[in-house]
Amino acid sequence: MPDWKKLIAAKIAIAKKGNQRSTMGANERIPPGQKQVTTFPVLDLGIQPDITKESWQLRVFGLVEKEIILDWKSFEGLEHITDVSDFHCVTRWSQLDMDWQGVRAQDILEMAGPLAHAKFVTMYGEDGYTTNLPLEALLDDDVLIAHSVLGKPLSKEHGGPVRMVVPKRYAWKGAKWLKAIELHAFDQRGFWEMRGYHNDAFPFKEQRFSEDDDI
Ligand SMILES: Nc1nc2c(c(=O)[nH]1)N[C@H]1C(S)=C(S)[C@@H](COP(=O)(O)O)O[C@H]1N2
Ligand SMILES: [Mo]
Repeated sequence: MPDWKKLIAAKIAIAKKGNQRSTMGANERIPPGQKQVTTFPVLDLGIQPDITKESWQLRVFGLVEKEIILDWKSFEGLEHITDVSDFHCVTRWSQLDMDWQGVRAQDILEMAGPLAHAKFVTMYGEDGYTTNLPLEALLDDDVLIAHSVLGKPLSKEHGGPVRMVVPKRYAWKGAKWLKAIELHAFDQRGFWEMRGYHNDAFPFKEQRFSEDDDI
């Protein structure tokens, strides 16, 4: 069961953060080239795998001290938080104030113990999808391994039972139907990154395609 005391404390912290955010106009929160939506569109590769809580597992492997495999029960036992963030898809829609609930990616990575030379990660979805990031990007407080949003458990089309969210990057950096995280010494491009999407994917820098790569 979630630790309710912590859950409530986290919610209060978010409410406060929300107040701070409200001083910022919605326009300033919409990155260049994006339009605000309130519909939460679905984007996938045409496959929406059927995964139940009972069958779901998350493996953290590669350059770690101890490979771990979490099942739903052990995932539920971890500290759960809510983080409200904005969701920016490279196909030019943004949805504001998404109240993701889940476990911080940093907590799960810590359980596996990244080795000193682990610098990059690949995140795997059950549908064969992959996406890559520097390990450091996953250690931010707002990066969640999420099971709920908009007050409900994640639906199948949005990656349920469990997906990643990386609010500072375009939404393709968050794998739906998350099944594994692999740590590497060197960067390995994921599904879209191999097909011309930008490796870094910062919405406010409008890093959509790799011709805009800094390298
Ligand atoms: N496993 C998996 N994760 C994925 C994708 C996918 O096709 N498969 N699409 C990505 C893209 S391009 C986006 S914009 C977001 C969309 O999330 P949504 O369908 O919940 O809006 O999921 C990302 N994560
Ligand atoms: Mo996307």
